[in-house]
Amino acid sequence: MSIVKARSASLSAMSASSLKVALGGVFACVVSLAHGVPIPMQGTWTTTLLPRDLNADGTADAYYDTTLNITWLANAMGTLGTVYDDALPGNGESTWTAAKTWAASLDLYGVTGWRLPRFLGSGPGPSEVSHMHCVTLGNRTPGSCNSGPPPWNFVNSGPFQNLNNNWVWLDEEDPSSGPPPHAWAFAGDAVSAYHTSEVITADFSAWAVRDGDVPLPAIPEPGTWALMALGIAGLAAARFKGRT
Ligand SMILES: [Ca+2]
Ligand SMILES: [Ca+2]
Repeated sequence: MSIVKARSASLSAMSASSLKVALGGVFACVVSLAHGVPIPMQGTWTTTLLPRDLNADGTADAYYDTTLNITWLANAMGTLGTVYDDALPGNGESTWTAAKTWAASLDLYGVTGWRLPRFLGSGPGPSEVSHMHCVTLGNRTPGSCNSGPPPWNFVNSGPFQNLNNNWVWLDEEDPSSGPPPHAWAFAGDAVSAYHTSEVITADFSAWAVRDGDVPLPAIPEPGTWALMALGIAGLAAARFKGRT
């Protein structure tokens, strides 16, 4: 029984991969090996995404999306190098269940509350990922948004790391498909639709988002610094007095 299940899961995963190639064509298949690059003049990202450096090391760990009022993880392949990189290990992609578990357990310098991206309305219309892909980063699709010739997918990756041309899991399961269970995935190179229902054992990217802006470390205002300095000076003076 378990062998039959495993075979069926791997066949389903294979059919999803084959579908990618079939839908995207040979050109998209070649492009899918490459990571995107920042293209400043394409999309709105240079003005609508605000960097969030959570550990104050000079590198942004997340980006607040001022249009959607959500925060995106800077690393678009967050499960890379973690135990959640299952199915084919080491490729930075995960099964839907592992992706969901990873996002829910993510603690980024004390910031929690992460999840997978969702549809903006009732599915399978535009999603947070399709908005990022098409509007914020201005990338083309075969027929859903910014229609045009290839290359499609995340040619412009904006400020994000590891934003390649693979498909991205959404948060929503698709109870109308299966068995086996299916969930929705973003597919920027799909000819007929922006999103596709896939068996949950397929290996796709997990990209964590979070509602609203992240809480930033409180930086005392100049007046607060002055008060603190006065307080410390006062304490020192009191100690000095106590000694004499
Ligand atoms: Ca940082
Ligand atoms: Ca994997």
